[in-house]
Amino acid sequence: SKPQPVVAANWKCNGTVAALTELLAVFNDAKVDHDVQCVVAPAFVHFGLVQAQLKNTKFAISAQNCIAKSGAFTGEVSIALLKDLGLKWVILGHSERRQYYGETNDVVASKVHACVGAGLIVIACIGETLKEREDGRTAAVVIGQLAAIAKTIRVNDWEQVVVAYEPVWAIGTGKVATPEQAQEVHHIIRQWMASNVGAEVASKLRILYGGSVTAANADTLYRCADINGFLVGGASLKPEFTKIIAATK
Ligand code: G2H
Repeated sequence: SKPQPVVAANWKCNGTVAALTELLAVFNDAKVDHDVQCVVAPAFVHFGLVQAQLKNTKFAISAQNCIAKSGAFTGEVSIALLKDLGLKWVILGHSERRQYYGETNDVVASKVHACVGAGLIVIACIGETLKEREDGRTAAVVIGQLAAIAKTIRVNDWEQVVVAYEPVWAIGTGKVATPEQAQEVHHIIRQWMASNVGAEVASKLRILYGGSVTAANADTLYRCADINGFLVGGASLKPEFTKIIAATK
């Protein structure tokens, strides 16, 4: 049987107070009657709003990024600041962080290390670009990203890690991976985990798919053996996000 699914809304750098207030009312009203962990990751400036308005106990609040240490780091948000607000989740290594803010495998791995060490639950993102896929390097790239993370944490730390496989060519493009393409990579990830970390860790690991997930494709994707939920961008800003949650029933 599959581990408890995780369905995470990555709002990225979007939202107005008015629109998010409406959306949170929809999330609060959603009847979620199966075992699932729902997550909302707003922009930092919206934490207070979400903390005040999100009442659905199936949901946790997540950051979209953070840095390890507090101090003289203008414009950044640290682990300690998140923990002080009572936050327990953080997305790390999203491809947009890697692409636009120069987060290398080593940067991401050290953030994962610091966050799990501080007791946070990490959604660690990995995924290949179109060029890498066309060059036949998908497995090598994804495993390279995963191995960099695995090197910096202990076996027991994996309880605090959820992996999100997001092919970069499928992000925000409307080009969702086919269930076969997604399952193939999810299986490679789980196999690598079994061989290199441990069979039990591998079977319990939640591996989410991300990249143009919608209410229309979530059911079929979730039927794949190694897909344990979703990291959703565009569709997470709409009421249809609740249908994506329902697809993991
Ligand atoms: C991938 C995903 C959420 P979208 O980045 O992380 O975004 O669903 O808009 O492709």
